[in-house]
Amino acid sequence: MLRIGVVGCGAIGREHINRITNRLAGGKVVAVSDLYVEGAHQVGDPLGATVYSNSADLVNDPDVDAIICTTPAFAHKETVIQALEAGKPIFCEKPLTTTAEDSLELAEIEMELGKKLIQVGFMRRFDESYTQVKDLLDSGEFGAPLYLRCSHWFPEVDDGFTTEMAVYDAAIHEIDVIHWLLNERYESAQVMFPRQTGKKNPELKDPQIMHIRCKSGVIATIEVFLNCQFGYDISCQIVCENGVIDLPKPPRPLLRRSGGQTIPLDENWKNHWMRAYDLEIQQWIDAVRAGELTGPNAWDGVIANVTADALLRAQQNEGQIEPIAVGPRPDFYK
Ligand code: ISE
Repeated sequence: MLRIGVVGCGAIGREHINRITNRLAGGKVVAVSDLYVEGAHQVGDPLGATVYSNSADLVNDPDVDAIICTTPAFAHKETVIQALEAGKPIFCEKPLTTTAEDSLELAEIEMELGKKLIQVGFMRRFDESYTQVKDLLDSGEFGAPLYLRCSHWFPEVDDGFTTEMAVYDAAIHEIDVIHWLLNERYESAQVMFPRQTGKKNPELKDPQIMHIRCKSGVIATIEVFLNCQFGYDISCQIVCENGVIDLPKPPRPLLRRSGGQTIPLDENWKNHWMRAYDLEIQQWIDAVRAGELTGPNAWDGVIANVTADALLRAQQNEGQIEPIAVGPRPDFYK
């Protein structure tokens, strides 16, 4: 049984604790930590888990074999370094860090260690809709992809959600999944702000239209609209030489009533990606127990952060094309 310590007992931390405890196999949450220690007790005490107010004590607990980091992104680096220093595998929720520089530092430490210990929470790679799309692309039947149209629509976000978070908290998923789908390196980024919705925090740029050009010339457009009001909806359409592939929507009931018919949208990301998260964390547990990580690694985190940094620069210089300068994948991360 893999003895897991969870650092961060907020929304996604509680989700992972719940899935490990009630749905997945091979793992047990034996320790939890949070700076808000009362919150850690709320989730840890019913499990009989050891409760800490800091990550270092949890990481170095001899009864903890592996760590899941679900703190806010700005705090990821500290916990990942602690895990690397302890030689323990760590699943770090996305993004790996909030800057390319910090993610590169973690990759360099890991390469120095000579063992892959980091997996990054790019869960769309485990989503069965995306794996179907990847299989179709990899089949070659559709020919070369030419351009992608993606949308990341959120019903509403609170006032703490910033223009920058639209990149490194929301679109970071498209940033990762697009280069995974296409097996492509990125070349440049551009951001445009269309007419802004009135239904938002005045400080937030919303919606945003992000363009990423790949080395092959493929252009991916990502529409991020965080206060769309109508529901949580993710789309990805890939236009290829021989046809078009649309990301399947998650199976939801067709409802007929009052003379009409509707297919309900999800209210948020938790239930939208429930199965993908389950598959992702189960794969991580199995991989750690087998002694070899196979999921998104620190270099995928570096690619995402370098690209995100370019998009952040592009936000500051609307319409300007910003280079995405990430080197080739080191052999260590092949
Ligand atoms: C959230 O943290 C997630 O990871 C969701 O998948 C994403 O859609 C949302 O924008 C993020 O805030």
